[in-house]
This record gives sequence, C-alpha cells and structure tokens, in this order.
Amino acid sequence: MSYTVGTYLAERFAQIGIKHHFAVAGDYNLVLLDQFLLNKESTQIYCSNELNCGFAAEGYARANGVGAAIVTFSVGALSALNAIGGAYAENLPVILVSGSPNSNDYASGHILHHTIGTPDYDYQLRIARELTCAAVSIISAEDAPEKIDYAIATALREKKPAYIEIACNVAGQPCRAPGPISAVLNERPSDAATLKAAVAAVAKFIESREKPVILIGSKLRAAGAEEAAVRLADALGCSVATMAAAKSFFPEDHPCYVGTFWGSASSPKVVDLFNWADGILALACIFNDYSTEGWNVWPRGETVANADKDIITVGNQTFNGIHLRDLIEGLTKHFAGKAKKDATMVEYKRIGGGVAPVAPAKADKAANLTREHIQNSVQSIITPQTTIFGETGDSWFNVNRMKLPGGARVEYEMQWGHIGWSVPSIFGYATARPERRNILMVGDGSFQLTAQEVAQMIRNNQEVIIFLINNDGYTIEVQIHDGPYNNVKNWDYANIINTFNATDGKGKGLRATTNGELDEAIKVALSHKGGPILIECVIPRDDCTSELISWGRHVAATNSRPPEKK
Ligand code: TPU
Ligand code: MG
Repeated sequence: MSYTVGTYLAERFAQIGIKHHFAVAGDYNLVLLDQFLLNKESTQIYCSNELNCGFAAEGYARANGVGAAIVTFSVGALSALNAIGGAYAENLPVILVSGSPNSNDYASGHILHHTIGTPDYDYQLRIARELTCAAVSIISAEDAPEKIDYAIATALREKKPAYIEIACNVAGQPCRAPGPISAVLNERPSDAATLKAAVAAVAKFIESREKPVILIGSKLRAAGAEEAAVRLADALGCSVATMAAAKSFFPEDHPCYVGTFWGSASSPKVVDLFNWADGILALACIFNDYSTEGWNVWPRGETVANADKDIITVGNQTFNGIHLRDLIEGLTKHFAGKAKKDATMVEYKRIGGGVAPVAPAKADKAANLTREHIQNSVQSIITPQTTIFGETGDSWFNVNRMKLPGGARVEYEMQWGHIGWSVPSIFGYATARPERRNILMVGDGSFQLTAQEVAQMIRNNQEVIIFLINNDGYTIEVQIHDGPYNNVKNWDYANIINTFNATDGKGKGLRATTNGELDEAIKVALSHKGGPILIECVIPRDDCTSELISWGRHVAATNSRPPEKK
C-alpha cells in the first residue's frame, strides 16, 4: 500500500485508537482533510470554531485516552491553542494538527494570507512549543514519518498535548509506509532500583504512621493508576478522599471512600478526619491556589508523602524515573496480608461520617425553582453509566455534592478553568461514548462562550442532557469580587435550540421556573431521543451553594493580598 503524509498520519491516529478527529476547514488544511477521508477507520467530525474544536478533542481524550483536532493556519490554530493549553493543564494527550503555508513560500519573503503580515511563518510553531510537549513542522515528506511518530509518542508518554503542522502542499505528497505501531506506543519501564527504593521509603512512611489517609489527585488518570489505587486502599483499609478535581477518580461506593477534601468546601467530616490523621499519602495531586482554598488548606511537610505522577517525594528523599502505577502496585504487594492501617476509617465512623443523607424533603411543585431542587433532581438521574460535566462556577460545587454510584464519572477542568469549556468538551466526550448518560451542568455566563457547539450535538444526534443554570450572571465572580462586570445579558436559552435545529434538528429546549416544571422537564429529557435536550433552570442570582460562598471568600482574600514589602 502506498502512503502520503496525510494518510500516514491518519493511519497512525487509527492505530492509537483515534476513531474520530475534530476539524474546521480552511485552505491550508483542505488537502490534509481529504487524505483523512480516505481512512475508513477514522470519522471526521466538524466543529463551529477552532476553540471548540480543541475542546472537543480534549473531551474526546477524556473518554478515549487521546484525541485530535485538525485546523487551518493561524486564524484557526491560534484559537485552538487555548484549548491545547487546557489539555496541558489537564494532562490530556490531544494532538493539534494545523495546515501551514506552501513549502515553497518558506524563506521566500512572501507575505501570505492568514498570517500576521510578515514573511515569518514560524511564530505559530514557537507559540505551540510553549503549550505542548512536542511540536514539529513538516515541510517535506522526507522526514514526515519520524516527526509524526515523535510527536505522537511523546504526547502518549507524557499525557500532554502535541502539535504537528503540515505544509498544505506536502499533505498529499508520497511518503514512506509506517512501521509497527508498538514503536510509538512503547513505554519505558520504571527504573528497577529506583522503584525498589521508592516503595521501601513510602512503605516506611506509612508504617511509621498510626493514622494514615490517602488523598487522590486529578493526575491519577493520566498516571494510569486508578485501579492500582483501589487495590492499595483495599490492602491498607485507611480512609480515602479525593481532591475536587479528582472526583470519581476513586470509586465513591468503595468502603474506604470518605468524600472530597477541599478546605471549607469539603464533604462533611473530611477536614476533621484529615486534621486527626498523622500521615497523608498524596497520589497525583495538584495543589494550586484554588484547590488549597487560597493556600489555607495545603497538605505539605513532614506528614505528607507526595507521590506525584512523575516524581515521588517523601521525607528528604526524592525519586523519579518510575511510574506511579508501579509504585502503588509495589506498596500494595508490601502491605498485602499485613494488619490493616484502618484507624482513620474507625475514627470516620466514630465522628459520624458516612451516615446516609436524609432523603430530601418533597419540593413544593408550585414554588419557584431552587438550586437545591436542581441538585436533588440531577442526583436522582445519576446511574452507573452517567458522566457529569461540571463547568466552572457554582456547577463545580453542585456537582461536587453529588453521590456517585460505582461507574459514574465526573469531568471537571479545574486547573485551566476556561468558562465555556464544558459544552464542546462534552460534545467530544459523547462522540467517543454516546452510550453513556452524558449530563452537563453549566452556568449562563459560561454557556455564552461556546453555545454553538450544541448545534454540533444536534448534527450528530447526541442525547446529551444540559442543565443550564440561569442565575442571571457570573455568580462565582460575585462571590470572589462583585461589580457591574458580573452582569450577563440574558438570552432566551430554551428557545435557542430551535434556532440550532433549523429544519432538520432533533434538539429540544425547555425552561423551568418552578420545581414542578423541572420535574416535568426531566421526564421529557429521559425519554427524548435523537438529539440533546437543554433545560434552562431559572433561579435567583444569590441562590448558590454555601461552599461557593466560603471558598470564594478565602480565594478573594488570597487574590487581594497587597504586594509584600521587599
Ligand atoms: O454558576 P455561575 O453563575 O457562577 O456560573 P456562570 O454563569 O457560568 O459564570 C461564570 C463566571 C466566571 C468568569 C467570568 N467564572 N470565571 N470567570 C473568569 C473567566 C473568564 N474567561 C474565561 C475564558 N474563563 C474564566 N474562568
Ligand atoms: Mg451564572
């Protein structure tokens, strides 16, 4: 079989499990898109703009392990690069492919359209280098295979985005055939001596504590260590909490699970338990200003063994060059069959943790809709096959309160925190996993950034259920720092779906202003077929979670620290 640069790349994508790629057309990538259409294992999915295209690929990577977006030069790619920064922050291998100028124009002094109007076409590559783990420019078919394989292999290994630009006249050029994909997928094994030493050091840390707990962080999925962490919890029997961004990365129906650890936004009893504990094994955690509630609740120092994805620090020792998964498995072997380290579980039960919540009071159907009723209603439709996306805003805190059955998943973008991320990201996720019950909770302010992608859900007959919380503004920002800039122009959100449907769409939009209307809308949502449903939930601006208020107060205080006198 003969290959071109484009079909080579398409074949590599198919081999690593990218069955769908997201695209926006432009004259620099048209030949490349044609080459991709030749690959029958790969489906082209179109987006409304390149920011959304990047986020769709990011959401696809959440579901599938890796995703790809194909865009045009500069006007397209520079928008997509925002989402690529997000993929870097969120540890997701997303491959951004950009068409680029004709190879004959490089070094010609020519000024080209879609550029900044100088003969320098390298600026995009330079920017991409800052936001990816590998960035290559292909202006000749000769070295295309090695550059493509290098970019893909690095992204998969590091769980970070990569960037490939291909000159528009090179995409269709003949190219050598790909070798076995195992060369690209091959992972370097953990260094045996370091692994042994790290397991011994962390085991000693745990053994020296009477009351250890495990804290799960959001890099655990990227580390491929979710199942390993469950086995370690089984062996130790100690309490396990998740950081907010890692919700669902440890099964909530596991007997050792105690809830979210997030300062004043923690689940009941979790902060008390962590204060009582004498050692924290932190697995793949990200401690930033938001997750530490403004540096106020930040596990560190002597009582913490920090087993991150790529580096383990315990006491005055540090280890790298090993996989976190191998460390966790080594620890599990070490503790298997030994007496359980379950003091924190005993204490958790003693202080009243894990008590089944009282069933919510029946809401008055005629009364105005409340945040609490939305919360309880969404909770009632979560199944083991559900994935909930929680957008930045009070949706973070609403989703954080959900009790998840085994198998249910939550997706957040807490490190990058780009409002509007969730709409295209769940579109990408549902492209990979249409069989799941995909639910989105998104605020009015966030929705306005990327609303167009609901039209692509309609185009692809995705049955996503969208709860759009119309609280008349940027409530999270109101809690951090209020002003007129937190007001949002209201939209007729429920009706916007009709616009997106045009003559052929099967989307549905409903508005709920009372508790009863929400109940009815949810019934419709559960039986709706062939397209997404958006339920506009109208609540007052100040009807938010208590966690948002307390967390917002701490973050605001941290943001407003005056410059220190040097
Ligand atoms: O529930 P609620 O009202 O807090 O959510 P909503 O309505 O979606 O408002 C979100 C408000 C918000 C802003 C404006 N949260 N963070 N920001 C700052 C921000 C601005 N631009 C981007 C791309 N991302 C951001 N996080
Ligand atoms: Mg809002």
